[in-house]
Order: sequence, then C-alpha cells, then structure tokens
Amino acid sequence: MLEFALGWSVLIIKAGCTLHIMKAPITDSGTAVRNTMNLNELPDIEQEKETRPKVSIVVPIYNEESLLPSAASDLYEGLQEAGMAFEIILCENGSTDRTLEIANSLADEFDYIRVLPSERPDYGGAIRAGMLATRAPYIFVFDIDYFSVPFLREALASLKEYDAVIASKLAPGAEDNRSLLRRVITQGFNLFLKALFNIKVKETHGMKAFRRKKIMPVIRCTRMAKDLFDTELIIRAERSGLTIKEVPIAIEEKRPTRSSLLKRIPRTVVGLLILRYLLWMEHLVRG
Ligand SMILES: Nc1nc2c(ncn2[C@@H]2O[C@H](COP(=O)(O)OP(=O)(O)O)[C@@H](O)[C@H]2O)c(=O)[nH]1
Ligand SMILES: [Mg+2]
Repeated sequence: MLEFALGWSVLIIKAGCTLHIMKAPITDSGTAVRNTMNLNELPDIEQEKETRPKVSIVVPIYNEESLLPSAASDLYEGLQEAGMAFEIILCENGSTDRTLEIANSLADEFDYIRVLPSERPDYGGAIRAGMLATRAPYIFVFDIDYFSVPFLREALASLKEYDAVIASKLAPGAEDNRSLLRRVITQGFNLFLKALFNIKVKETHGMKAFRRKKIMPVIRCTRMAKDLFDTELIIRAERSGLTIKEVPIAIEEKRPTRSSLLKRIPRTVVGLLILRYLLWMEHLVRG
C-alpha cells in the first residue's frame, strides 16, 4: 500500500511541477528555494544583533513600477510614525518593467529598505525567501497594494499572546467592499479549504504577522509555490499547533485583480488537491 502510494506521489509531484511545487523541503539556509535570492547580500545576523529591527516587513513585488514609489514611501513613513525599529524587504522576481530599478533606488534612498531580487516570477517563492531573510522577532507579510499600519499595531499587540495573526475578510466584524465576484470566490475558496483540510481559520490570504521563532520551522516544511504558498503556510501552521488569531479587516480593492480568475481558479483547485495528497503522504510516511 505504501509503495503504491509512494509511486503515485512521484507521479503527482511530477505533474505538480507545472504548478511549481518544490520537490524537496527547503534547507536551513534556504538553498533549495526556487529562484534563489541574493541572501549573501544580507548582513550577518550574529554581527547585527544590536541593530536588529523589531519588525520585518516582507513585500513581494512584481511589475509594480507605477505603484511602488508612492506605496513604499507611504509604508516607510507609516512605520516611522509607529516608532519602532523595522526593515522592509522588497522581494522582486521576474518583473519585466522598471520595478527592480525602482526598488534598488528606494533601497539607496531609504535606510531599512532592502531588495531581494531573482529571475523567475513566483509570488510564493518571493515571500518564502523574504521571510527566511528576515532578522526581526516579528514578521509581517504585506502586498504592495494592500497593507495597513493600524493592522501592524494591532497584530503586534496580539503577537504577545498568539503565534500568528491574520487580517481576515471573513471574521465577524469584517467589511468586504470588493466586487461581488471576488467576495463569492473568497467564500467558495474558504468552503473548499474547510472541506479538504478542516482548518479552523477562515482566511489564508492577505496581511499576516508571525512570531519569527514559531513560523521558521513551518516555512521550512512548505512545498507549494506561487499563490498556494501562503495557504499551505497557514494550514501547516495550524496543524503544527501554532496559535492563530484572525482580526476582522475592512477591505476595499485598491485595484482590480491583475491575474485571470479563469486561469487562477482551476490552478488553485488542482494545487489544493495536490497539497491535500502531499499532507496525506507525509502523515502516512510518519505513521
Ligand atoms: N515577487 C513577486 N511578487 C508578486 C508576483 N505576483 C504578484 N506579486 C505581488 O504580490 C502582491 C499581490 O499581487 P496582486 O497582483 O495585487 O494580486 P491579487 O491582489 O491577488 O490580485 C503585490 O504586491 C504584487 O506585486 C510574483 O510573481 N512575484
Ligand atoms: Mg492586489
């Protein structure tokens, strides 16, 4: 039975390559991360203990030349007003416009902004590499078109008690002002997640915050890339016993989604089925 399942596992993982599943969990140094980032350019953690930030903000960016300059300075100023030591890690990969050039000049202009570039576009890979490169005890993941300093303050307070905090569009008290189609898709996605993984949290996308120590071992187990990475991260975090708080958020779409929903939905469904299978295999192998 186990051999049969392992045989199928290899086949499915091969098929999953089109969905950019990593064949092996990443190592401590992050070397198996697809699109290996410029981790060497980051300062040595041990040497930098005294100047270590309190908060690391990981921001994936891709073809964002028009939004990046204003959004990055808004975020920077908001964090400065919040009055805590921070770093912003702009994780760029595969942009075909001037995003990387702009990100580099932002890093030159502003202290505490750094850039992690690599070649192939991969939303999940970028976040994963960014999270592994963080130095602060608290890690936040923000999109460049969706972040909130009030959420950061609230989450930081909650991280004293919880291991992770998610800004939720579905928690009681949340306000979702996006299009009807986007809201229906979010509800459907949530039901699908519940049915497949029986998770307690309602939200896996959007803004998130973590205690670094708790989330690092979970990141190292993740296998999915692209837009399934953060869903896998939250599922694994919950299964590993991390305590997760969902805080209701008021969300308004700053811009319509740029990816085709028609392509995204089947890709997500197949990806989640593969993740279900991988988790089942892991469970089987561990006994
Ligand atoms: N590094 C990287 N970032 C990405 C990629 N795709 C999207 N992003 C970033 O991820 C965030 C969310 O992307 P967006 O297009 O707004 O996705 P949506 O809100 O789900 O429609 C933004 O900060 C994007 O710049 C990618 O392939 N690589
Ligand atoms: Mg967006």
